[in-house]
Amino acid sequence: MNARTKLPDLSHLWMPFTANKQFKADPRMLTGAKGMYYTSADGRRILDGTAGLWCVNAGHCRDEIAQAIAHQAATLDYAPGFQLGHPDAFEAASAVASFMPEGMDRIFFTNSGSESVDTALKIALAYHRARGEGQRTRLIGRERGYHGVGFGGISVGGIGPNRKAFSGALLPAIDHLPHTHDLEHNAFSRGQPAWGAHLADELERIVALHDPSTIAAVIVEPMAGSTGVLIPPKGYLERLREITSRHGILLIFDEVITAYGRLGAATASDFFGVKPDLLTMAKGISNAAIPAGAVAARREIHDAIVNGVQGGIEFFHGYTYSAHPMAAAAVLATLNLYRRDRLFDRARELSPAFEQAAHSLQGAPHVIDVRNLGLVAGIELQSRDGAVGARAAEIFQKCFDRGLLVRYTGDILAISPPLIVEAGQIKEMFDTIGAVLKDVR
Ligand code: PXG
Repeated sequence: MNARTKLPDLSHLWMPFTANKQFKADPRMLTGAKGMYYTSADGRRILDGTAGLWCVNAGHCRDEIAQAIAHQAATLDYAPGFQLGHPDAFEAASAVASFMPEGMDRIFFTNSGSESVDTALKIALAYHRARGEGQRTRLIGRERGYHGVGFGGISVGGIGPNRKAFSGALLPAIDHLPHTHDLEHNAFSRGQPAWGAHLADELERIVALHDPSTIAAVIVEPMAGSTGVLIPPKGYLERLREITSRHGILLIFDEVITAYGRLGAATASDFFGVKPDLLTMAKGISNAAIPAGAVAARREIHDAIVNGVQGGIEFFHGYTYSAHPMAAAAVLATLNLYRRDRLFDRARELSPAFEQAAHSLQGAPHVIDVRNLGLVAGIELQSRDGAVGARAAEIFQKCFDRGLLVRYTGDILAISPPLIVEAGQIKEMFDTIGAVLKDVR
């Protein structure tokens, strides 16, 4: 590293989801950010092709959000959220509700996507119990699903390495739907693939096996992000909705990535026209300027739990920092920005050009699939023999060296820029990837 700033001692920080030894041998440091760009420690501008980690939807260091946080830090730094309130917590909940699908307007605040997922799973169990169906304890996730890193989240999650070391301690009553990825049928689909709706029928098999009366909820990402961008086949989510409703099972959409404009609508639920019972969010809710997350619940679910108890605490769950004043201020400022600048419309309007640019990589070396929806693209590469992920890791580094931040998982690259991205920057991203693809073996 050609360090402009002196490199700190790297030994103490145990980095999350990082190859620690490798990173520390050759660190990549970010020291600033504005709009569409990071600044690296060696003074270069890095075009942000990933909105941080799918979260900086309004672009970096927005003045309105920074000022709201700074003002709150100096006015009400912290207020307990148990048995006390502060006005911005209620304002933020109303603001979040105004972006949610009709009727999903009861909002529980968390600090992250993982907490939102575990909160939603607990709401599902509490709901059934409140209605006298406490035997509904089974939770159904999906292969390749990512639902954060809490024990609930990795139990319903379907990414092997995230579960392996903890496999003996996962929740006991879990099952998984098959994932929907199949290149034989769906390679180079633009938007939703035509093939695969029938995979939702696997839920009927799982329901028959366990009996519907034992199943509390099904949780899926409407568009799977972390695992490498899996777009739901046409009709698939509709079928999951139909089957869950018919059996009295709650449907949870994990919208930690998709909520707040990623697909060109406020939520994936809106985009696909399929309404879940619970909807988890984080990331874009605060533009990632302060940790924040939430669960939106259908009003009947909230009411069943809250009205199901005579007096006292109705739901034994919450965090010291639920609706933290700075998070509430950041959420309010962020949601105002989204609305004022019509950023979700912007994402929708840009998505055809984004699709076009992404699919220009069809035929480039190593590319076996390109898939896209809204402002998300997945570019799947042929893996090297015996070295899954090595090619993508090299591409990630070479893109970074050329001033572009991309994400990769296995040998799949994911592009998901802030929604303020300009058409020229979209072209630059895919042109850079195209050039780098020619430059790796
Ligand atoms: N659910 C979904 C659908 C997510 O994508 C979480 C839950 C967990 O959120 P927290 O805030 O606890 O991390 C996520 C997070 C990547 C990547 O590179 C994706 C996530 C996090 C970090 C990296 O794809 N998603």
